[in-house]
Amino acid sequence: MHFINLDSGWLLADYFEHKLTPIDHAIVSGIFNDASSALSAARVSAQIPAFMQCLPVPHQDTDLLTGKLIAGHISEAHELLQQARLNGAGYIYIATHLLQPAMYQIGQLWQQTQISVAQKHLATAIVQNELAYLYSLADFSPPNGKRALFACVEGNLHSIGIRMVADSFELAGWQVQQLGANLPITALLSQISAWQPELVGLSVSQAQHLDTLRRTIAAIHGEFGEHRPQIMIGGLCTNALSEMWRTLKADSWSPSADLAQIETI
Ligand code: B12
Repeated sequence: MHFINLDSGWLLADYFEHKLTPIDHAIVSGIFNDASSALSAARVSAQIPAFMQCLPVPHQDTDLLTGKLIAGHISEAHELLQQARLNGAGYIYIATHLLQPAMYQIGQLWQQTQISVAQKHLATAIVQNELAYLYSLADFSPPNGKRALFACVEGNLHSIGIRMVADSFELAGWQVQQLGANLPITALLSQISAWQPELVGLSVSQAQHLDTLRRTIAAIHGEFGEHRPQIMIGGLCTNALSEMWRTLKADSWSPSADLAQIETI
């Protein structure tokens, strides 16, 4: 698997793939990704990085939405999403094909210092409000009697993606608890013990979170043994490492909320 776009960069990535353990390789690859993005930022703005290629295809109005989010044009962003709804798009489609790619664009613009930290936070807040609004209008399937618990691993503050994944399970009839960002391992174990979910979904965004993810999964195995819940992982950095879940001893992985629940049935 190649992680960087520089002309001869893949040679370096291959070299490390064979020299390092999978987790160390993932961390090094994350650093390569950062370096690659930073180097190409000056000459590339609209190019889609390799790690985004397994993700939902952006809706045609994504650029427009990104502009409205950055500018803080709340009602115009809302109107654009409303229009998508009126055209038949549901919660998960809007979340993954409009809001998610808009947030990815915002991440790139922030990294290229084309927008401020304040604009990134403003966009995040608007997206969270819109998700709550869209959720309130969503159609729920009848209960299927199964429970799923979701959280970001300790240290990961990126909570929008896991919220979308949790919502996709809830809309499909699962009973869901979504514990958001930065959940300590001990708190996760206690909640699994108290609530006994069939499935636990864990989210990581940066390669730096992978070691915590590995420790979290090991703790679940250690605490619950063969009575443990199924473990599903996902999040931005796992999308460059599609086989990582096997190495980490998870049971499954999915690149996005529109696929996660379908793949779990
Ligand atoms: C908003 C944002 C923040 C906010 C988050 C607020 C919040 N409440 O979530 C704040 C300001 C806290 C933040 C902080 C930081 N951020 Co930030 N952030 C972002 C940004 C712009 C959007 C994140 C987002 O919401 N994406 C949209 C969601 C929907 O996408 P997603 O998370 O990938 O989720 C989907 C899939 O991955 C999958 N999925 C996710 N989880 C799971 C779990 C399971 C079980 C499954 C099956 C699937 C799944 O399904 C989801 C829905 O389809 C991203 C850019 C980006 N590309 O994402 C940067 C980004 C992730 N951040 C970045 C960085 C560097 C940071 C900071 C280090 C910045 C700093 N110096 O402080 C800190 C680190 C904080 C930490 N310890 O985690 C970098 C990471 C670069 C890298 N290669 O590691 C990014 C990529 C920005 C960039 N350069 O483009 N950030």
